[in-house]
Amino acid sequence: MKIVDAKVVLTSPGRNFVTLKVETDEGVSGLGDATLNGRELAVASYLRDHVVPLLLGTDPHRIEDTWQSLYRGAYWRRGPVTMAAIAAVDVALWDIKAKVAGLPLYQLLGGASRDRVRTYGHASGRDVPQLFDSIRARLAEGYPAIRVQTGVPGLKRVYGVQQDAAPSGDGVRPVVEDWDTDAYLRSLPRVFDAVRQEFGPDLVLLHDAHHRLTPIQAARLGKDLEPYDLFWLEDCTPAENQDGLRLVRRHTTTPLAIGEVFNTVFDYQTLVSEQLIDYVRSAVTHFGGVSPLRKLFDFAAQHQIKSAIHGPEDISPVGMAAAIHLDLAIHNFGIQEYAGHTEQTGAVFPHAYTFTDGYLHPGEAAGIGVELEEELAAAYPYAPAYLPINRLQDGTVHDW
Ligand code: CS2
Ligand code: MG
Repeated sequence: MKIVDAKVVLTSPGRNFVTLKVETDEGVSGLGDATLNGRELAVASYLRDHVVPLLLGTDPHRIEDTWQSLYRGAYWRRGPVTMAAIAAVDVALWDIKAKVAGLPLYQLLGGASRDRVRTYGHASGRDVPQLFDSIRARLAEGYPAIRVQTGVPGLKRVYGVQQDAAPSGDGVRPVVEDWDTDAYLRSLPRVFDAVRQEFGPDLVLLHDAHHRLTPIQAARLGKDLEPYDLFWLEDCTPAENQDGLRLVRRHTTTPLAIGEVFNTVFDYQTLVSEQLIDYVRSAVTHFGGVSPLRKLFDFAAQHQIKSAIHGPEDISPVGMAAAIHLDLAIHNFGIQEYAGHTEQTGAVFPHAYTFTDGYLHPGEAAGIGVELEEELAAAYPYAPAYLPINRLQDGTVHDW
């Protein structure tokens, strides 16, 4: 079997997605997600201009050899653009291999270790009443676990909180959000106290600090949230400084989740080997694909750390499907983030995976179980869109 064509499809059914479609001389094709939110064209060019020419004529069954050739052959290693491009190739080749085998991908990863995949959904509110309504909506959809994000007194626009008014600006340049760490640290424990009063002690709750705290601030927040028994506090501090998590770990028993912006195992070296975190968050799409992510989960398992694959709306159904196959197969599964997608996205990417009463299943279709409706995809042209940036009250740029 040989690869005879590979194309990069940009589409924007509600938001931008980058998809790689690999075609073989036996008529079997495979899909991979290469979406990097805010930098999509960089990955599209990396694939079109540098990777696709190297794939033509190669054997799609040689997944590991192709992966190693793309990783080592580039000389310039790691990074979100490189690893998203390699991820798309890796997943497309696993899709082809599983289709040829006539099996759903999870069967090639060791078969099912569970019957279904537990998820968590997103609830948010500018204030507590609005937050409660959002939590109730996620509970009505069956989510067994809920991430809580809220506004911060005195701030206009905060990560993870839907706003009524459209953001100001030209709709292309990054929206500017404002931030005040002290106001956030003062208000968040009060929010979780109100949530526990309203919804009781058993509801599984998570929170994403989104990289905004120093290690000692993260330690303080982790300790202040202990009475509210969170499933995890996510991205409590920018974790390029892996050593910083030692300080956080010394002060709090609140479980920690980190890694959605990490793209190789080396980003986790200290965090995992010293058990400084409890969940690894990388997505198939950003971590180089199924092949390296399953290796990361095996490394994490040696240190009693579990998976928690990143699953916001900017991971396409292709990347989500690959994640769910891994979720079903690995032993040290923790939880799967599932923000869901728009109806238009589901129409562009018809898929076999199902979401029922808060749990996902990849389905039994051969391959990863996702198709790409190319004509419909073309009806949603790519439109430049940036992630917001964050500024402190004095105008200093801060982590978003
Ligand atoms: C967030 C993401 O889902 C999460 O945990 O951190 O929504 C993140 O903000 C986006 O994926 C960035 O593109
Ligand atoms: Mg996050």
